[in-house]
Amino acid sequence: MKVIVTGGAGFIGSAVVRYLIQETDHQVLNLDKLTYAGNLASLQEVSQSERYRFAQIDICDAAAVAELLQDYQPDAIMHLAAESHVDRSITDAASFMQTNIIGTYTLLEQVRHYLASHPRESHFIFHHVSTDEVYGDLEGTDALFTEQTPYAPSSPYSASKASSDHLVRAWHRTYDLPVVLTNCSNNYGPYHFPEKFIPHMILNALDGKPLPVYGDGTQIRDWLYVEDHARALVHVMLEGKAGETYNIGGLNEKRNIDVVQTLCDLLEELAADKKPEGVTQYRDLITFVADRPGHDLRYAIDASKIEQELGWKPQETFASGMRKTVQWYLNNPGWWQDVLNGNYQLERIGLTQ
Ligand code: NAD
Ligand code: TDX
Repeated sequence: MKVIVTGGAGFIGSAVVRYLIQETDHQVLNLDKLTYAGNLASLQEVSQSERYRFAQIDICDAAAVAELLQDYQPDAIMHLAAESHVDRSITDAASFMQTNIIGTYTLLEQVRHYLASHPRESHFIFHHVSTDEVYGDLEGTDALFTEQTPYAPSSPYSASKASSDHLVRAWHRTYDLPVVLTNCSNNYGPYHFPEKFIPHMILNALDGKPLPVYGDGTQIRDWLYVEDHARALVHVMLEGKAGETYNIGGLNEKRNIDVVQTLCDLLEELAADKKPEGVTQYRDLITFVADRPGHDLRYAIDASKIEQELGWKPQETFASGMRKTVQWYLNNPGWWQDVLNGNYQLERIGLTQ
């Protein structure tokens, strides 16, 4: 199959591209605008493959998307391109509305025209990758999010993702566009952009900086190792039923404060020799700071549908995934130093094809 992955230079998109190239025989075209969150260095392992191509395109650019579809003739599109950081959406929501809503609308329209001019006998699927944040948040012992949970997004980010999910379902119902949706919990793992909670804490700790925990740190997230998510996504793209939604989760509900403490303990074990001067214990760096406005209390996914219908479940436990993640950041300072000092945005000029 020829698969277009939008947002393939991002955290999860790059894991999907690496998985498709390394573990399957499919061809991949990575369509990415290369915003601050896009990094072609995350694709170094696969960028030389004859089955891989890259196109620097904005999903809001209808003409460029239309031309690419005609040129590449994809069998599937996995749509991950998005603005993804909640804190940025609170400070400035404009790019979230533009990319997550207008960008998804633009893709849907161009795919509709492409399919109209190429009646196909074979399977075609538009796979929209979304988040559990569209369901809002849970309190205390509320039941887990299922595919039937009503939408109640809290942040500009999750509202823009909820909008995009509604557009995808409308294009299926009205135009019979073959779509499948997935809503996933918090991912973590290699190549995670340092503004996000887990890499932010690891890199601040290695630099002897405070580890800023929002509010009292009792908010709960359901953590999934990114390679488990990539495997689930490819599974859904290949086997998922058109028109259906699948929730994906890690079965790893953790309080933020417990996650930071786990990270500190792993660093004590794996990076005792890297402890910055003046730091006695990594845990001493934990600092409670002002809460995020509208901060969602708890997310937790019921992933029984994808397990029962498609046979997917996570392979990593929280303990094994966190250990791998900390070890990856310790082994790959080149990747994150280039991100922190901005070199990755300069290097991309030489790397783009
Ligand atoms: P990311 O921010 O790391 O990557 C986003 C990618 O999209 C970047 O490569 C960026 O350059 C690209 N992009 C942004 N705007 C674009 C545009 N207008 N045109 C083309 N490309 C553009 O995001 P991520 O964490 O990898 O998330 C990927 C998808 O998965 C998103 O749709 C997100 O909502 C969803 N998701 C993320 C998580 C998570 O925990 N990170 C969980 C569930 C769902
Ligand atoms: O410095 C921090 N301190 C802190 O306490 C940061 C960056 C975050 N937090 C808290 C806020 C959240 O409760 O940690 C938790 C995780 O924060 P983020 O990494 O920003 O993730 P979250 O807001 O939960 O959203 C993530 O999961 C769902 C992704 O960024 C989204 O793209 C995805 O849809």
